[in-house]
Amino acid sequence: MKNILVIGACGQIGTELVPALRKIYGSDHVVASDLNFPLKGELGEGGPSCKIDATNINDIAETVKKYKIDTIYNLAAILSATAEANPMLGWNIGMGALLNCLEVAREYKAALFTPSSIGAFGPETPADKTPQDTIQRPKTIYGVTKVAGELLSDYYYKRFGIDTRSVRYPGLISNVALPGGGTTDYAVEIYYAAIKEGKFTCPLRADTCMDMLYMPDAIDAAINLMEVDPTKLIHRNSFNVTGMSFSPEIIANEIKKHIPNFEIQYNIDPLKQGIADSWPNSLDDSVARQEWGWNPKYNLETMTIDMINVLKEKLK
Ligand code: NAD
Ligand code: AKB
Repeated sequence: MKNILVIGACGQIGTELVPALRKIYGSDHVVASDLNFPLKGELGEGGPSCKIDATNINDIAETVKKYKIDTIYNLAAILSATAEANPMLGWNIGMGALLNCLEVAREYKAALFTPSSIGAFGPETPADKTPQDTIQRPKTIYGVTKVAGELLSDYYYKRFGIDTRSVRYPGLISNVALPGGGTTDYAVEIYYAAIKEGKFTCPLRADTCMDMLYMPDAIDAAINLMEVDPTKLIHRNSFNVTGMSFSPEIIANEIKKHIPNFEIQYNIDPLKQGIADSWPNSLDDSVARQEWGWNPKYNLETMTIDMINVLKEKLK
Protein backbone atom coordinates (compact mmCIF):
# COMPACT_ATOMS: atom_id res chain seq x y z
CA MET A 1 0.00 0.00 0.00
CA LYS A 2 1.38 3.42 -0.94
CA ASN A 3 -1.58 5.74 -1.41
CA ILE A 4 -4.75 4.98 0.50
CA LEU A 5 -8.30 6.34 0.30
CA VAL A 6 -10.71 5.88 3.22
CA ILE A 7 -14.38 6.37 2.28
CA GLY A 8 -16.84 6.98 5.15
CA ALA A 9 -13.91 8.12 7.30
CA CYS A 10 -15.97 10.02 9.92
CA GLY A 11 -17.64 6.92 11.36
CA GLN A 12 -16.82 4.67 14.31
CA ILE A 13 -14.10 2.75 12.43
CA GLY A 14 -12.73 5.47 10.13
CA THR A 15 -12.11 7.89 13.01
CA GLU A 16 -9.50 5.45 14.35
CA LEU A 17 -8.43 3.74 11.10
CA VAL A 18 -7.30 6.98 9.39
CA PRO A 19 -4.81 8.02 12.14
CA ALA A 20 -3.52 4.42 12.35
CA LEU A 21 -2.93 4.31 8.58
CA ARG A 22 -1.30 7.75 8.59
CA LYS A 23 1.08 6.64 11.32
CA ILE A 24 2.19 3.64 9.26
CA TYR A 25 2.16 4.97 5.69
CA GLY A 26 2.70 8.72 6.23
CA SER A 27 0.13 11.50 6.53
CA ASP A 28 0.37 12.58 2.89
CA HIS A 29 -0.42 9.06 1.70
CA VAL A 30 -3.81 8.63 3.38
CA VAL A 31 -6.81 10.58 2.05
CA ALA A 32 -9.79 10.75 4.42
CA SER A 33 -13.22 11.29 2.84
CA ASP A 34 -16.85 11.34 3.89
CA LEU A 35 -20.23 12.63 2.81
CA ASN A 36 -20.02 14.95 5.82
CA PHE A 37 -17.54 17.66 4.86
CA PRO A 38 -15.35 19.37 6.04
CA LEU A 39 -13.80 16.59 8.12
CA LYS A 40 -13.06 17.66 11.68
CA GLY A 41 -9.96 17.30 13.88
CA GLU A 42 -7.21 14.85 12.96
CA LEU A 43 -9.22 13.51 10.00
CA GLY A 44 -9.28 16.89 8.28
CA GLU A 45 -6.07 18.42 9.64
CA GLY A 46 -3.75 15.40 9.82
CA GLY A 47 -3.53 14.82 6.05
CA PRO A 48 -5.44 15.23 2.78
CA SER A 49 -9.22 15.06 2.96
CA CYS A 50 -12.15 15.55 0.58
CA LYS A 51 -15.89 15.13 0.18
CA ILE A 52 -16.97 11.85 -1.42
CA ASP A 53 -20.53 10.68 -1.83
CA ALA A 54 -19.87 6.98 -2.30
CA THR A 55 -23.08 6.61 -4.30
CA ASN A 56 -21.51 8.91 -6.92
CA ILE A 57 -18.89 6.95 -8.87
CA ASN A 58 -17.28 10.12 -10.27
CA ASP A 59 -16.48 11.39 -6.76
CA ILE A 60 -14.53 8.19 -6.08
CA ALA A 61 -12.85 7.96 -9.49
CA GLU A 62 -11.65 11.58 -9.46
CA THR A 63 -10.07 11.19 -6.03
CA VAL A 64 -8.43 7.87 -6.91
CA LYS A 65 -6.98 9.46 -10.05
CA LYS A 66 -5.87 12.68 -8.34
CA TYR A 67 -4.03 10.98 -5.46
CA LYS A 68 -2.84 7.88 -7.42
CA ILE A 69 -4.69 5.68 -4.93
CA ASP A 70 -3.76 1.97 -4.89
CA THR A 71 -5.84 0.86 -1.87
CA ILE A 72 -9.42 1.80 -0.92
CA TYR A 73 -11.02 1.19 2.49
CA ASN A 74 -14.77 1.44 1.85
CA LEU A 75 -16.51 2.11 5.17
CA ALA A 76 -19.67 3.82 3.87
CA ALA A 77 -22.75 1.94 5.06
CA ILE A 78 -25.94 2.23 7.09
CA LEU A 79 -25.78 -0.03 10.16
CA SER A 80 -28.32 -2.72 10.97
CA ALA A 81 -30.95 -1.00 13.14
CA THR A 82 -31.01 2.21 11.07
CA ALA A 83 -31.12 0.24 7.81
CA GLU A 84 -34.01 -1.87 9.08
CA ALA A 85 -35.97 1.34 9.72
CA ASN A 86 -35.17 2.52 6.17
CA PRO A 87 -34.40 -0.52 3.98
CA MET A 88 -34.06 1.34 0.67
CA LEU A 89 -31.45 3.65 2.18
CA GLY A 90 -29.60 0.63 3.60
CA TRP A 91 -29.55 -1.05 0.20
CA ASN A 92 -28.68 2.08 -1.78
CA ILE A 93 -25.71 3.06 0.39
CA GLY A 94 -24.47 -0.46 1.19
CA MET A 95 -24.61 -1.83 -2.35
CA GLY A 96 -24.22 1.48 -4.22
CA ALA A 97 -20.98 2.37 -2.45
CA LEU A 98 -19.57 -1.13 -2.90
CA LEU A 99 -20.39 -1.45 -6.59
CA ASN A 100 -18.89 1.99 -7.29
CA CYS A 101 -15.74 1.12 -5.33
CA LEU A 102 -15.41 -2.20 -7.19
CA GLU A 103 -15.75 -0.50 -10.58
CA VAL A 104 -13.21 2.20 -9.69
CA ALA A 105 -10.86 -0.44 -8.27
CA ARG A 106 -11.17 -2.33 -11.56
CA GLU A 107 -10.44 0.75 -13.67
CA TYR A 108 -7.49 1.96 -11.57
CA LYS A 109 -6.22 -1.47 -10.42
CA ALA A 110 -6.64 -0.67 -6.74
CA ALA A 111 -7.07 -3.12 -3.85
CA LEU A 112 -10.34 -2.86 -1.90
CA PHE A 113 -11.27 -3.57 1.73
CA THR A 114 -14.99 -3.53 2.59
CA PRO A 115 -16.12 -4.83 6.01
CA SER A 116 -18.78 -7.47 6.22
CA SER A 117 -20.48 -8.27 9.53
CA ILE A 118 -21.90 -10.95 11.81
CA GLY A 119 -25.11 -9.56 10.26
CA ALA A 120 -24.29 -11.67 7.19
CA PHE A 121 -25.57 -14.68 9.17
CA GLY A 122 -29.16 -15.53 10.01
CA PRO A 123 -31.31 -17.76 12.20
CA GLU A 124 -30.57 -20.91 10.14
CA THR A 125 -26.80 -20.45 10.69
CA PRO A 126 -25.27 -22.59 13.48
CA ALA A 127 -25.34 -20.09 16.36
CA ASP A 128 -22.43 -21.38 18.43
CA LYS A 129 -18.88 -21.39 17.08
CA THR A 130 -20.33 -20.33 13.72
CA PRO A 131 -18.02 -21.81 11.05
CA GLN A 132 -16.22 -19.74 8.40
CA ASP A 133 -18.15 -21.41 5.58
CA THR A 134 -21.77 -22.03 6.51
CA ILE A 135 -25.37 -21.17 5.68
CA GLN A 136 -25.95 -17.41 5.20
CA ARG A 137 -29.65 -16.49 5.00
CA PRO A 138 -29.87 -13.18 6.94
CA LYS A 139 -33.30 -11.68 7.63
CA THR A 140 -32.27 -7.98 7.71
CA ILE A 141 -31.65 -5.67 4.74
CA TYR A 142 -28.23 -4.95 6.31
CA GLY A 143 -27.41 -8.67 6.24
CA VAL A 144 -28.68 -9.01 2.69
CA THR A 145 -26.29 -6.25 1.55
CA LYS A 146 -23.43 -7.90 3.45
CA VAL A 147 -23.95 -11.33 1.85
CA ALA A 148 -24.44 -9.76 -1.59
CA GLY A 149 -21.32 -7.67 -0.95
CA GLU A 150 -19.25 -10.72 -0.04
CA LEU A 151 -20.39 -12.51 -3.21
CA LEU A 152 -19.86 -9.47 -5.44
CA SER A 153 -16.38 -8.86 -4.03
CA ASP A 154 -15.41 -12.50 -4.62
CA TYR A 155 -16.85 -12.21 -8.13
CA TYR A 156 -14.67 -9.16 -8.94
CA TYR A 157 -11.62 -11.04 -7.64
CA LYS A 158 -12.30 -14.18 -9.68
CA ARG A 159 -13.61 -12.46 -12.84
CA PHE A 160 -11.34 -9.40 -13.00
CA GLY A 161 -8.47 -10.15 -10.61
CA ILE A 162 -9.37 -7.23 -8.30
CA ASP A 163 -7.63 -7.60 -4.93
CA THR A 164 -10.75 -7.55 -2.73
CA ARG A 165 -10.46 -8.56 0.95
CA SER A 166 -12.83 -8.39 3.91
CA VAL A 167 -13.55 -9.40 7.49
CA ARG A 168 -16.89 -10.10 9.13
CA TYR A 169 -16.68 -7.70 12.07
CA PRO A 170 -18.71 -8.45 15.17
CA GLY A 171 -19.97 -5.56 17.35
CA LEU A 172 -17.12 -3.05 17.70
CA ILE A 173 -16.43 -1.38 21.05
CA SER A 174 -14.53 1.89 21.06
CA ASN A 175 -14.05 5.16 22.94
CA VAL A 176 -13.31 7.78 20.25
CA ALA A 177 -16.40 8.00 17.98
CA LEU A 178 -19.82 6.74 19.01
CA PRO A 179 -21.37 3.86 17.03
CA GLY A 180 -23.66 4.72 14.13
CA GLY A 181 -27.02 2.94 14.57
CA GLY A 182 -26.27 -0.76 15.03
CA THR A 183 -27.73 -3.56 17.12
CA THR A 184 -24.51 -3.98 19.12
CA ASP A 185 -24.28 -0.27 20.07
CA TYR A 186 -25.41 -1.06 23.63
CA ALA A 187 -21.98 -2.56 24.35
CA VAL A 188 -20.39 0.88 23.81
CA GLU A 189 -23.18 2.91 25.40
CA ILE A 190 -23.07 0.84 28.60
CA TYR A 191 -19.53 2.07 29.38
CA TYR A 192 -20.43 5.75 28.83
CA ALA A 193 -23.57 5.35 30.98
CA ALA A 194 -21.70 3.47 33.72
CA ILE A 195 -19.19 6.31 34.08
CA LYS A 196 -21.60 9.23 33.62
CA GLU A 197 -24.64 7.94 35.54
CA GLY A 198 -23.73 4.66 37.24
CA LYS A 199 -26.68 2.94 35.55
CA PHE A 200 -27.78 1.77 32.10
CA THR A 201 -31.06 0.82 30.47
CA CYS A 202 -30.33 -1.99 28.02
CA PRO A 203 -32.40 -2.49 24.83
CA LEU A 204 -31.56 -6.22 24.69
CA ARG A 205 -32.45 -9.15 26.97
CA ALA A 206 -29.94 -10.01 29.68
CA ASP A 207 -28.99 -13.34 28.07
CA THR A 208 -28.48 -12.14 24.45
CA CYS A 209 -25.01 -13.37 23.47
CA MET A 210 -23.15 -11.81 20.52
CA ASP A 211 -19.55 -11.54 19.37
CA MET A 212 -17.65 -8.32 20.05
CA LEU A 213 -14.22 -6.89 19.27
CA TYR A 214 -12.26 -3.98 20.74
CA MET A 215 -11.39 -1.27 18.19
CA PRO A 216 -7.56 -1.62 18.40
CA ASP A 217 -7.97 -5.25 17.29
CA ALA A 218 -10.49 -4.24 14.59
CA ILE A 219 -8.00 -1.73 13.15
CA ASP A 220 -5.21 -4.34 13.21
CA ALA A 221 -7.51 -6.80 11.42
CA ALA A 222 -8.13 -4.41 8.52
CA ILE A 223 -4.50 -3.34 8.10
CA ASN A 224 -2.98 -6.80 8.60
CA LEU A 225 -5.37 -8.47 6.18
CA MET A 226 -4.62 -5.85 3.50
CA GLU A 227 -0.85 -6.33 4.04
CA VAL A 228 -0.72 -10.13 3.96
CA ASP A 229 0.90 -11.96 1.05
CA PRO A 230 -2.07 -12.81 -1.25
CA THR A 231 -0.74 -16.30 -1.96
CA LYS A 232 -1.59 -17.17 1.67
CA LEU A 233 -5.29 -16.39 1.17
CA ILE A 234 -7.67 -19.22 0.33
CA HIS A 235 -10.68 -17.15 1.41
CA ARG A 236 -11.13 -13.44 0.66
CA ASN A 237 -14.68 -12.16 1.24
CA SER A 238 -15.06 -12.52 4.10
CA PHE A 239 -13.18 -13.82 7.18
CA ASN A 240 -14.84 -14.47 10.57
CA VAL A 241 -13.01 -12.45 13.26
CA THR A 242 -13.91 -12.08 16.92
CA GLY A 243 -12.40 -11.02 20.22
CA MET A 244 -15.02 -12.16 22.74
CA SER A 245 -18.63 -13.21 23.13
CA PHE A 246 -20.85 -11.92 25.93
CA SER A 247 -24.40 -10.97 26.92
CA PRO A 248 -25.59 -7.73 28.61
CA GLU A 249 -25.61 -9.54 31.94
CA ILE A 250 -21.99 -10.67 31.53
CA ILE A 251 -20.66 -7.22 30.51
CA ALA A 252 -22.61 -5.57 33.35
CA ASN A 253 -21.01 -7.95 35.86
CA GLU A 254 -17.56 -7.14 34.42
CA ILE A 255 -18.22 -3.39 34.79
CA LYS A 256 -19.41 -3.93 38.39
CA LYS A 257 -15.92 -5.23 39.26
CA HIS A 258 -14.69 -1.63 38.69
CA ILE A 259 -17.86 0.36 39.49
CA PRO A 260 -19.52 -1.72 42.26
CA ASN A 261 -22.69 0.41 42.43
CA PHE A 262 -23.36 0.11 38.68
CA GLU A 263 -26.92 -0.96 37.90
CA ILE A 264 -28.41 -2.38 34.70
CA GLN A 265 -32.09 -2.47 33.88
CA TYR A 266 -33.86 -3.66 30.76
CA ASN A 267 -36.31 -2.00 28.35
CA ILE A 268 -36.36 -4.31 25.33
CA ASP A 269 -36.34 -2.74 21.85
CA PRO A 270 -38.21 -5.33 19.73
CA LEU A 271 -36.42 -4.31 16.51
CA LYS A 272 -32.92 -4.68 17.98
CA GLN A 273 -33.85 -7.81 19.96
CA GLY A 274 -35.18 -9.48 16.80
CA ILE A 275 -31.99 -8.66 14.91
CA ALA A 276 -29.74 -9.82 17.75
CA ASP A 277 -31.66 -13.08 18.10
CA SER A 278 -31.03 -13.82 14.41
CA TRP A 279 -27.23 -13.37 14.74
CA PRO A 280 -24.68 -15.90 16.03
CA ASN A 281 -23.81 -16.27 19.71
CA SER A 282 -20.13 -16.82 18.95
CA LEU A 283 -17.95 -17.14 15.83
CA ASP A 284 -15.21 -19.60 14.95
CA ASP A 285 -12.35 -17.42 13.64
CA SER A 286 -9.79 -20.21 13.20
CA VAL A 287 -9.60 -19.78 9.41
CA ALA A 288 -8.48 -16.14 9.77
CA ARG A 289 -5.93 -17.30 12.34
CA GLN A 290 -4.58 -19.96 9.94
CA GLU A 291 -4.58 -17.97 6.69
CA TRP A 292 -3.26 -14.57 7.81
CA GLY A 293 -2.28 -14.83 11.45
CA TRP A 294 -5.33 -13.14 13.04
CA ASN A 295 -4.68 -12.92 16.77
CA PRO A 296 -6.68 -10.35 18.78
CA LYS A 297 -5.08 -8.90 21.92
CA TYR A 298 -8.11 -7.91 24.01
CA ASN A 299 -10.68 -9.96 25.93
CA LEU A 300 -13.64 -8.69 27.99
CA GLU A 301 -11.51 -8.21 31.10
CA THR A 302 -8.65 -6.24 29.48
CA MET A 303 -10.99 -4.25 27.24
CA THR A 304 -13.14 -3.21 30.21
CA ILE A 305 -10.11 -1.94 32.13
CA ASP A 306 -8.99 0.09 29.10
CA MET A 307 -12.48 1.45 28.29
CA ILE A 308 -13.05 2.60 31.85
CA ASN A 309 -9.61 4.22 32.14
CA VAL A 310 -9.94 6.07 28.82
CA LEU A 311 -13.56 7.17 29.35
CA LYS A 312 -12.92 8.37 32.92
CA GLU A 313 -10.34 10.81 31.46
CA LYS A 314 -12.48 11.73 28.44
CA LEU A 315 -15.69 12.38 30.42
CA LYS A 316 -14.06 14.32 33.30
P1 NAD B 1 -20.58 4.39 10.82
O1 NAD B 1 -22.04 4.40 10.61
O2 NAD B 1 -20.04 4.78 12.15
O3 NAD B 1 -19.87 5.32 9.73
C1 NAD B 1 -20.20 5.27 8.39
C2 NAD B 1 -19.70 6.55 7.73
O4 NAD B 1 -20.12 6.50 6.36
C3 NAD B 1 -20.28 7.83 8.35
O5 NAD B 1 -19.25 8.73 8.65
C4 NAD B 1 -21.19 8.39 7.25
O6 NAD B 1 -21.18 9.81 7.19
C5 NAD B 1 -20.52 7.81 6.00
N1 NAD B 1 -21.43 7.73 4.87
C6 NAD B 1 -22.74 7.41 4.87
N2 NAD B 1 -23.22 7.49 3.61
C7 NAD B 1 -22.18 7.85 2.83
C8 NAD B 1 -22.03 8.10 1.45
N3 NAD B 1 -23.08 8.02 0.61
N4 NAD B 1 -20.83 8.45 0.98
C9 NAD B 1 -19.77 8.56 1.80
N5 NAD B 1 -19.85 8.36 3.12
C10 NAD B 1 -21.04 8.00 3.62
O7 NAD B 1 -20.05 2.95 10.40
P2 NAD B 1 -18.80 2.14 10.98
O8 NAD B 1 -19.21 1.57 12.27
O9 NAD B 1 -17.58 2.96 10.90
O10 NAD B 1 -18.77 0.93 9.95
C11 NAD B 1 -17.97 0.94 8.78
C12 NAD B 1 -18.17 -0.38 8.07
O11 NAD B 1 -17.93 -1.47 8.96
C13 NAD B 1 -19.61 -0.60 7.56
O12 NAD B 1 -19.55 -1.35 6.36
C14 NAD B 1 -20.24 -1.46 8.64
O13 NAD B 1 -21.29 -2.24 8.14
C15 NAD B 1 -19.06 -2.31 9.03
N6 NAD B 1 -19.21 -2.90 10.36
C16 NAD B 1 -19.22 -2.11 11.47
C17 NAD B 1 -19.38 -2.67 12.73
C18 NAD B 1 -19.41 -1.85 13.97
O14 NAD B 1 -19.71 -2.40 15.06
N7 NAD B 1 -19.09 -0.55 13.92
C19 NAD B 1 -19.54 -4.06 12.83
C20 NAD B 1 -19.56 -4.84 11.68
C21 NAD B 1 -19.36 -4.24 10.44
C1 AKB C 1 -24.51 -3.49 13.87
O1 AKB C 1 -24.92 -3.81 15.00
O2 AKB C 1 -25.24 -3.18 12.92
C2 AKB C 1 -23.03 -3.53 13.63
C3 AKB C 1 -22.64 -4.88 13.12
C4 AKB C 1 -22.35 -5.96 14.05
O3 AKB C 1 -22.59 -5.06 11.93
N1 AKB C 1 -22.36 -3.20 14.85
